[in-house]
Amino acid sequence: MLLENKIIYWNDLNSIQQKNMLLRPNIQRNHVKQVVKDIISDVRNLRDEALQKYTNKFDNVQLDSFKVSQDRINKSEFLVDEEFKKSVLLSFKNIYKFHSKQNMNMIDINIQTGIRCQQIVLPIESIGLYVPGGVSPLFSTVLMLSIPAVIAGCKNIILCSPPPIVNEILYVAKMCGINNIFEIGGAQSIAALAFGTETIPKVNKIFGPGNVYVTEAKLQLNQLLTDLSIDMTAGPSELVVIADHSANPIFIASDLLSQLEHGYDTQVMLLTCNHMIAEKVLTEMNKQILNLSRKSIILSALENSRFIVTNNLIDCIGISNSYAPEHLSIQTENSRYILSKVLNAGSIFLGHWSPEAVGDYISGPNHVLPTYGSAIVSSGLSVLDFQKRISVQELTSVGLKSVSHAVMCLSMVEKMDAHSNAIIQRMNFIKNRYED
Ligand code: HSO
Ligand code: ZN
Repeated sequence: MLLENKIIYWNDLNSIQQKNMLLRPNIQRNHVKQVVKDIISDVRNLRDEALQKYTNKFDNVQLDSFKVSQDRINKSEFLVDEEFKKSVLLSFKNIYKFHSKQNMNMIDINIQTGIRCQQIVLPIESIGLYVPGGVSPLFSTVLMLSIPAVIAGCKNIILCSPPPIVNEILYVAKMCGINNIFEIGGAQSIAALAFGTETIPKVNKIFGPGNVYVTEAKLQLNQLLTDLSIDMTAGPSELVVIADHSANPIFIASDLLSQLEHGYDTQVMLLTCNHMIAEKVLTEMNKQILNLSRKSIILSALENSRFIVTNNLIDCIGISNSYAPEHLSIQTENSRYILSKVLNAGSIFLGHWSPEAVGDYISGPNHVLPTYGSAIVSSGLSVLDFQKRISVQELTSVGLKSVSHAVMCLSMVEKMDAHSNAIIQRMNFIKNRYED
């Protein structure tokens, strides 16, 4: 048994122990701070030359050009599997359908007679999308970043991913209408997007997950430049499953394992009021893990994971709310009732037939979600993140007159008589015209 003695009885713990149970794995970024700072200043000063240097050093390649040629992008269509194309099309349609409904935040109202107020929504024109490389080419992240960007109306969309970019990523990017693709990764690519180089255009917002170097670069550049922002700092993936007697331990085990394979620092948690379920889930995990290819990652991530038995379901919800998971799966009899009690979570999967893996690829909502407890205050990626809202106000002379006394009174209390003056000048103008 790989997972014996993993079960924790919540009510046997004191409050400090309970708190400790909900701690995230420590992410050490301190050691990368200086490295990233140096990369940023190099890219700022030496631009493409620095990119060549770091690509050589970290990716072990010397590229003639960072830009992926249109020809190579076009050819990707013939180099990917037909079954893959069909499946991706289904993902695309569902993700598009869900996100296209997020695009409705225009306001245009008459606040009072003669005062019209609007909120107009404009896209952030130039954005950068970062897609991690490595053993798992995350083409699904290309969909999750590109579709809301396109719906938002972003004009210049630049995609960066470490070399070599696989055909699946090129194919999906093209499908989303993205042809500005650069084969460059790591902190150096984030710096290139932030400043612009001879070959890589400058952008104003950078999106997408990445390793500690990428995340640190996003944070430092966000602080350094006022015309740059970032989506969020994506931490290790998380899944909490709340289960009662009605749950199927085979399903739960498979869900927990599916999330655990993401990385060594992934954290999963089973919260159940039924200790038989907890035991069966562990037995099942022991069985299912034998057939999985990423066993060593899963086993290491299991160290951070928790299997908690409570006295009742309400306690499970309380624990989940204070943990604020990235993904919450509710596998109980009346999952809609539990949903009504949820306060914090990035994305929720209801019932026995909604595996988290389906949300990663195909159901429709975004899979770029707040981690590390930030679901207490943040939301998953949406079309709104690719836009800015601008307010507009237009008054007629009648409208201005009707609020003039109030504005003058308020500005005088703030001792801002130049503000009052802007009203008085206009009121005098109206009076003089009337008297003429
Ligand atoms: N579960 C990940 C997304 C993902 N899974 C991509 C597979 N591919 C974070 O939400
Ligand atoms: Zn996943």
